[in-house]
Amino acid sequence: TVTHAETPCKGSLIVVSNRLPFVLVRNEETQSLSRKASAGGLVTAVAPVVIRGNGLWVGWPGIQLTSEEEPIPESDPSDQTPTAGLKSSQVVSVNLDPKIFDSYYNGCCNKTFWPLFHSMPGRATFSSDHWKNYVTVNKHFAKRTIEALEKHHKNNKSNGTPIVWIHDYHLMLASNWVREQAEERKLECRMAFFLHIPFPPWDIFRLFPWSDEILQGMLGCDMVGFHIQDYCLNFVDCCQRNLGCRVDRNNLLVEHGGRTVRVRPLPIGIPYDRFVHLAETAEKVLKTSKMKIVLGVDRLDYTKGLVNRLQAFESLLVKYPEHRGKVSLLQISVPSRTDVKEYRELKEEVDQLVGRINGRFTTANWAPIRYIYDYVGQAELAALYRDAAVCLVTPLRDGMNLVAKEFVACQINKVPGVLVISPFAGAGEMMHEALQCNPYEIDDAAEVIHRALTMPEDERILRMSRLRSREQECDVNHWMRTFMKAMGTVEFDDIGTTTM
Ligand code: GDG
Repeated sequence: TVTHAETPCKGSLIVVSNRLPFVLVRNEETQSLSRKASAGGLVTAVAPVVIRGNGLWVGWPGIQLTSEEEPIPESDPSDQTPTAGLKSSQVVSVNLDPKIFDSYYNGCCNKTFWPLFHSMPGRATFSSDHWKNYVTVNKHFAKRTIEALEKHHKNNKSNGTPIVWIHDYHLMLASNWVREQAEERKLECRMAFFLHIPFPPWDIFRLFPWSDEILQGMLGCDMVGFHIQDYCLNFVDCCQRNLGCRVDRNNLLVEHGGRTVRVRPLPIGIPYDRFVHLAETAEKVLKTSKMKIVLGVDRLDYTKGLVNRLQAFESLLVKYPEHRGKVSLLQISVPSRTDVKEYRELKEEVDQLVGRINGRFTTANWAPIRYIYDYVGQAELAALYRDAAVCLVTPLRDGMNLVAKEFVACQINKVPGVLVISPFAGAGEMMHEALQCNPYEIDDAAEVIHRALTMPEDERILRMSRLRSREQECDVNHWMRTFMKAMGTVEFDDIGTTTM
């Protein structure tokens, strides 16, 4: 029996992510910096814990600084966002040469890891230059993390062991350099990694020429977290088959370098109450209440299955002409990664498809698709979630997908709408009461949309109420608590089913 006799983790959190929880903006005239807040669920949940525990946040500030010593401004007094309480002394900025950053971020992260980890190897490019810069950037993040740890140890002598929490596919290599340096300098810490995107099966993962290094990088942490069990099992499988590690599939443990690494499913949630409040207070955006709205909200990304969704909607209008004039698809596509050619090409393709479908069916009084290529405000988004008849969350592959959860939270009307979800999103694993839809089966997807549009009221109420209670219970604070608990004292049974 292998047991870990670690003390519960009460220490502070040192979060390491590609971006800081806000971006910096430089005033052209005065050259002074100010913060622009971001309001994502992750930031909402994690920032308060960092603030309360007097922790630190290591990340790229979104612009080029004159140097890493350039002071970070305090938040604006009018700032009401969760990061407002994050003092500048709690921020460690990572400044990178723009060329190296471009190769690491647009190259290795977005042209290689993003498609590969979403099981779309045909879209991935493999470049040793990009990889070299990925290594360089990860090393630099590790160096800044060590500086953060030193600062933390100096200022918080009696505050327990800090947790260094590294986020996402941008930083899969950083942990070993942090570990080595921390050991050398006697800076006590515990380390965790969380991947926000899927972890692919071995047969896809091994296509990456430096896949061993990635696994070793992630295994530098004490715990590696993924959204769902399937990604955990893929990771454990890769560790065994690539590196020959001893593994325990039942308890999700991997032995590596004389240590036992815990692998955990930690499905992320949303700030549920915040979305309910937004939905309760947001003014109506849809003026014509007779028109049923089928809603889609995504970054414009090929993983989100937008082309398939538009084709499915077209098929619906062909098969079930009774919806013409009565139903519109409102698709919000947020511009994303416009520096990458594939994303610009996708925009062209979607623009043309929307134009063709609208050209085919539009009448004097109705257009089938309303297409917004822009970011809409939080309140407007909540109003749309609240008043839509159907929400289509139909990615080809998605780590979790928060839109599905936000839609459900905002469904406060007496007669709720219907969620349609792809089984290839992490969220599809748990949201059993939603209608499942395989986005690759265009005609069947049309059937599912029809079923959603014609579902009896009592069935909608029943399904939505179950979906809502789950999201309320498993919100983002629950995610944060589960993470902290998983980093505390845990007992393990044997490293059982090993095949080595
Ligand atoms: C990655 C993983 C995983 C979108 N458009 C607007 C807007 N949004 C907000 C949504 C939601 C977020 O963006 C998108 O989150 P997703 O989860 O859908 O997708 P990714 O950006 O790909 O995130 C994903 C996530 O990390 C967390 O771990 O779930 O699988 O790929 O919050 O509301 N917000 C506003 N206007 C918009 O137009 N205000």
